[in-house]
Amino acid sequence: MAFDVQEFKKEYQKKFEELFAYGYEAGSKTEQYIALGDLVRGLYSEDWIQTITEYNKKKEKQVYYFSMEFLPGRMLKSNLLNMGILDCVKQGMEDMGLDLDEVARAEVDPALGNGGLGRLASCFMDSIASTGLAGNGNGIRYRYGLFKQKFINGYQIELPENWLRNRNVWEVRKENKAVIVRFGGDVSFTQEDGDGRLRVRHENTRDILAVPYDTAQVGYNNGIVNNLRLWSAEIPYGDEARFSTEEQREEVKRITEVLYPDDSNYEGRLLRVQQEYFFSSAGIQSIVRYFKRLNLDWSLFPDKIAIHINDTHPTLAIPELMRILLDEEGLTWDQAWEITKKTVSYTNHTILQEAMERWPETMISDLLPRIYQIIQEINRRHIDKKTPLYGEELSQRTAIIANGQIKMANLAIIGSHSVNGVARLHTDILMADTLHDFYVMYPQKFNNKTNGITQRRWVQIANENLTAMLDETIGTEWKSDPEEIKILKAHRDNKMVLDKLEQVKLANKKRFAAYVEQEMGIEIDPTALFDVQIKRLHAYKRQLLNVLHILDRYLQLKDNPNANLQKRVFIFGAKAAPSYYYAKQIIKLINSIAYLINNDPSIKDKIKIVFVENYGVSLAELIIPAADISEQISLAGKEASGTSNMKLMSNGAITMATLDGANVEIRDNVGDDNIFIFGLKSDEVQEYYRNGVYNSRDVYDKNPRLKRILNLLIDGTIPGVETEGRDIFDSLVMYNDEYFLLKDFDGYLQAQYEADVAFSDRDRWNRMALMNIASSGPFSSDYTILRYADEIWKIKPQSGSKFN
Ligand code: NBY
Repeated sequence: MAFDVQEFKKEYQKKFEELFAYGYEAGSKTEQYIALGDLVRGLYSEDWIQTITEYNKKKEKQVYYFSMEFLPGRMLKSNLLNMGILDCVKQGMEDMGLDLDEVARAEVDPALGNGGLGRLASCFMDSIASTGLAGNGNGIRYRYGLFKQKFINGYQIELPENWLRNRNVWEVRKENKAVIVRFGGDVSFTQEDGDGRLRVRHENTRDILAVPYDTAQVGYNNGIVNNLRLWSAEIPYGDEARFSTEEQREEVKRITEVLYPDDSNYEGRLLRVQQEYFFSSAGIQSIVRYFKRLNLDWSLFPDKIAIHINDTHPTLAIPELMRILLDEEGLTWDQAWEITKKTVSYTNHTILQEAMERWPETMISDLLPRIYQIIQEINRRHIDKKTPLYGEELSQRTAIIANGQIKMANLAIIGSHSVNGVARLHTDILMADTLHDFYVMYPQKFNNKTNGITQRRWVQIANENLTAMLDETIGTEWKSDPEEIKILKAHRDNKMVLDKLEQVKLANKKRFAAYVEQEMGIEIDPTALFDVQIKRLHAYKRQLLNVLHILDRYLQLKDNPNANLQKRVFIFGAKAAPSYYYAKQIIKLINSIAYLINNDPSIKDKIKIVFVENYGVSLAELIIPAADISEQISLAGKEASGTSNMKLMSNGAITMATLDGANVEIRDNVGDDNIFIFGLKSDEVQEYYRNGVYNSRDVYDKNPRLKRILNLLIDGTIPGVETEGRDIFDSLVMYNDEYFLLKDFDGYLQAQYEADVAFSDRDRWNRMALMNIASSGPFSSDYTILRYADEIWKIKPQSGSKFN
């Protein structure tokens, strides 16, 4: 983008005065940020229009990524970077006496997602635009994002996250693109027009207006600006009389009021299914409206449109597309079904049974009577067709409706042409186990797409020090083609490069230490080993195993204050679902241990524990560049992929890992010398579950070191955790330790003490860090997205894109 510093300064001052009617010097940080954001939006608006016009003119096939969650992080610097004007703007701001980073921090981080699934959606949006693919996002404009987490007396407290309190400069309300979404009502059939065709009459519905808010997704240095469309629920214009009471108006607003804060347990509530249908229907309606403008035969729909559903939350898009094609466009069932299947594809993100969405039949039949009929018909035809081929039993196991419930994964698989897992191991488990019945029926639908991350945000923006060092050492090719970072391997024995890398890491650790000192009043030593576990709090992710290791160190130092142990800072960031009692108990436990150890003078700062409040994308950008160890210690088979593992690796942290999710592929890429692997393998876990011979009580009795640690939970050593300590102890010792922490404990300790040894050899450690960075290229979401485009969506990067 042609733009110089002088011009920028002039434009910025003008914009600020236009908005606030005084000079920028007197403005608040928020005002300074809003002026800059507004200016930036103006700068890409022409490309935004141009991109859409081009797609329309060329009748380009487009993908629509349907996701209940997006976690984009702050957008200012990301947009500046992708527009190629980050350095220019930084300089201009500095000239005007402003600090871009400080101004950027005034942006509220939109937390419209829970964790991995939502963040993946945002990495994908960035990669779709940056590889030059015609793609759009479709989701919900929640009024309140994921709750704001506070710790009070060590307990998690949830506060509402009003992310729209200031103006959102990036979104554009598109009132003219609003659609009506209908709930409830009566369905009847009539024979009209004498053509013998049944017409569906759907009357007395409750109509909600879906208003889209569009946000630009700026591609990296390629002039492409795609669209993310988020829907907001409103009362239809002219319909105010039907919503005369406050209660009725509240009911409408409630639909897009708040994000469900659970990343592992689906909520079988009416409001949740309303949300799901609301944005699925609105998205499908706007796609159909677009397609009709192209004036093509319906059979060409799948040649112009790909619809991807991010987990099962948008699955109602399938019967909704069927409904429109059948009832509104008059296609036959077979025509509509062919089109729907060819258009839709589905990603599975979990094998946890409690996360599998199932809706009571009556809930769907009351709320969405026509959709319910269509699901019934899909199910009936499925069973009729598959029973003669696969027999009664297998067919019934794959039924969409059973025992009064509607199984969304079954509908998603049957109604789509592609089902993918998010890491090799995860996809293998889906095919061999979780979705095996479907794999037998539809082997050709199954495929793997290992997750990825965008190094633009996670290295270029989050880690400017590393970026500068890489540019200096290997040139800038890696920025547009992440695989090129492998050139760095040539420097593995270059002492100067290794030292520089150490300096980069140290600078990042100092930056994080300053934050911790400022926000939490805890002093940490930037030369200590920073051991990081950042992810949602869940039993399967085993933050508790990390805790057991910390307690082991604690006991060693209590026994011998001069024990030769590597100084470590244990850093946690995690939100627990508000209704997840056990996860909240673990938070309280960690905070209590932190209090105990951080304030014990005999530990002499050999251990510090930092549990940051309100972990999210912005904090991740601060913590990840400062990490030495990346904790990826889920029970093998449970973590579908993980993506923080990739972000941390790209920033030179060494992974402490079980062979779970994408850790397996990370190990394949970095090699055994540059990762710490321990613990049960996935098939061993399976075997234990099957034959049931695991006895955690036995491990407790026979392992004195572990026994001593576990007893700390119940002997009063840790103040303030009488209930939590007892419950957690019981879960591990008395209720047979569902996630095999005790079984994996010895292996974990051994790997941790190996890490100590490695860390004390500075050259060795820096070389390991270098090898991790140099091997991280394949985990770019650019490649992941190109594989989706090529193998699932059948779309090609725009001509002119370097990926074309
Ligand atoms: O998706 C995560 C997986 O746990 C992680 O391994 C993977 O890397 C990531 C991206 O593929 N899953 C996840 O984040 N799931 C959710 O956030 C989620 C949210 C809501 C619901 C279920 C799961 N829900 O049922 O409401």
